[in-house]
Amino acid sequence: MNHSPSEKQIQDAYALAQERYAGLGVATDRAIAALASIALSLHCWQGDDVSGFENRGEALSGGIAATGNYPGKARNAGELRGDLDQAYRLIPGQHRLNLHALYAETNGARVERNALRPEHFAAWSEWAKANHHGLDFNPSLFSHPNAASGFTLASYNKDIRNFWIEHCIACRKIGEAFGRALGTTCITNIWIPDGLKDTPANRRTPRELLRNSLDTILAEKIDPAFNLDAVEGKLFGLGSESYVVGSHEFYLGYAITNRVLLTLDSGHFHPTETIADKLSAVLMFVNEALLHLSRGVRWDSDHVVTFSDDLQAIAQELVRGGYLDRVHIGLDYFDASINRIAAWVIGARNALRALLLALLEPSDQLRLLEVTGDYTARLALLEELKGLPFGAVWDYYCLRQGVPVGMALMNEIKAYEDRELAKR
Ligand code: RNT
Ligand code: ZN
Repeated sequence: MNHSPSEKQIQDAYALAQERYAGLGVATDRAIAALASIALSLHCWQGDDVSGFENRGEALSGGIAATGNYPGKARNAGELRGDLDQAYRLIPGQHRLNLHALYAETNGARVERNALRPEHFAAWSEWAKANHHGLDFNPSLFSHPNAASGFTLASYNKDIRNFWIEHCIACRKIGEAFGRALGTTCITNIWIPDGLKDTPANRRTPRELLRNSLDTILAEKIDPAFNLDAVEGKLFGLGSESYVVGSHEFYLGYAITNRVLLTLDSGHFHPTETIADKLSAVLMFVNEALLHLSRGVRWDSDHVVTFSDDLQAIAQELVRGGYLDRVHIGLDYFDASINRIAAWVIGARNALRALLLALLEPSDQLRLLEVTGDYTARLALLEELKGLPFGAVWDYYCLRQGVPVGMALMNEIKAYEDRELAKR
């Protein structure tokens, strides 16, 4: 058993931390209140290795891969919702769910993706409503015979293109229905796998086809109070190492021109490239953005989010730039080699911890040092901040939110594993 500190220990440590931060002009209770108002969008697909419930025997495709065979993966929507309930119980705050179209519930009927309708997600919507989760949505343009060529919206084949256009249109309407039912805007994010393993002879035409497909998908205006559209680019995938049609530049241009959201996935750039610096640049020209927090490791863009420098830099940019109301924060990774609920919870808690650390910065003081050109003191203060007792503030926040503090988290994960996952 992992022991968590006593309530008194947590409160005493918090009182000391509060004083310490107050000495720098930082109000810890304000940081905590700000953190509590941030909703992360948890990705449903961590719970079953991006399998979905279509049961057509399709392997995961599209240049993404979930490796590992940790027992207990969710086999149906009921199990997945149960696992999500457990994950949310361990994450402080109130959070959203990011759903993929391949998680439709069709009662055993074979419903093609271009024929999906809100009723196929009724159980998700009811569950979200009952548990106060907003919903976000994604068309699924992979793991399907019509994606077998590696091309979807940018396919040279008109029938294939049309099938996926219809799918994306259907998904926007489902997003709209979610927004209407739940009273919170759904972000529907389009990501496609289209690309080539080896050097293309023609990079231009697929991009033109993709632009035309997107134009058709987005032609119908939907009330932005219910649904907002986002587009997600990528540098390369497995089997699309030499060319990805929907690259970052492609979608940055598309998002600006067409006033849709730009999605930045932190695993979708060159290994040494971080998205932190991109935020203040792209947000000059796009109104809102969606983040897919992830962690790239060598060829994989989807490892569990850790408390890395990269993550901290992203959180700092969101807070320092005042972007929290314009940037929607989602998670996107899939690890099948560890307890899947722990993967959700560890990544989500890390994202929140990074945001808390950023919210605890003495931002006025840092800015003043910068404008006055005192870069020495700026460096000294930034380094000093890394050693301040922010962990005590985090523990106190967890206590107040009624979620486990520290490694006690693992007691709950283990108990759920024994009680529930072991039976699968
Ligand atoms: C893939 C993209 C995309 C997917 C999900 C499943 O590289 O990051 O967001 O991970 O749609
Ligand atoms: Zn992503």
